[in-house]
Amino acid sequence: MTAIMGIVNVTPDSFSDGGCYLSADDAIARGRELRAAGAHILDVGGESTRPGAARVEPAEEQARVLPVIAALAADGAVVSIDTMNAATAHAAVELGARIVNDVSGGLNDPDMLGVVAASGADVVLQHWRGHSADMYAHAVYDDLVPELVAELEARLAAAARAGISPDRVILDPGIGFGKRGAQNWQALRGLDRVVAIGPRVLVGTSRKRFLAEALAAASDDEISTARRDAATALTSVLAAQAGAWAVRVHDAAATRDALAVWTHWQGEGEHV
Ligand code: PMM
Repeated sequence: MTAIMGIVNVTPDSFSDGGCYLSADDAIARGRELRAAGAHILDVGGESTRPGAARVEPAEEQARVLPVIAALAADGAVVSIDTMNAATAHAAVELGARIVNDVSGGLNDPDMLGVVAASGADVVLQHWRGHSADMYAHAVYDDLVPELVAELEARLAAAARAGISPDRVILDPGIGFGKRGAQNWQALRGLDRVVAIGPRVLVGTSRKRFLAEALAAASDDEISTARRDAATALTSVLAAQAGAWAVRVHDAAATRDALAVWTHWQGEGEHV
């Protein structure tokens, strides 16, 4: 069964739900709602990675996320911390987070892999070529899929050198990170080759601009959240079909239902 990671952004400027869940109480309520809607993992983040976004100081990031992590972990939820900062990862794990989701794959903070190794948490290593402020400057590939695979293998090797065994690693092709429109579709078409690297694979397409672009040639701002969520439910099923272990989404219910239909199509869920 494909796991659903529900997104709990505690930021004023995330690209798709920015500002909606900034207060800790609202974010905790959102996490509980996502869990009730079928999310198996709650991914709590306090720094937007929206293209062009400014960095957030770790102290500010921690003030945003730690109360939310403490409350959701106390509920018994599997919580992941979406951070590029080792200090934030460390504090989050102390409060009960079981997964560190580092969109930079351990490249942003030289202490990150060591902190993860010592913590016993699992780690998401995402494909990343630079910070959001200038991420499109790095969106240059001769042959995207082999380069994506090689760069993920390099992060997996770095994790192993730091003492993190591959069974604790989750790889992520980094949809929308250092990739423009069509490059995201190339990465998704190559997902089976990312899966073939070995570790579990997480895919995050939820509400992203390349999806909106696929829905209309017009401005992506005009594509409603509901339409982006329907598109995300489909990409989540396609990711599952390509062997993804988990999908990262805003609308857990839509993805849960789409995955349930896919499971029945495969003959694995037939009990009616
Ligand atoms: N995307 C965003 C943030 N964190 N983490 C992982 N592992 N994979 C992703 O694709 C990913 C991520 C950006 O989306 P958001 O601002 O809507 O959370």
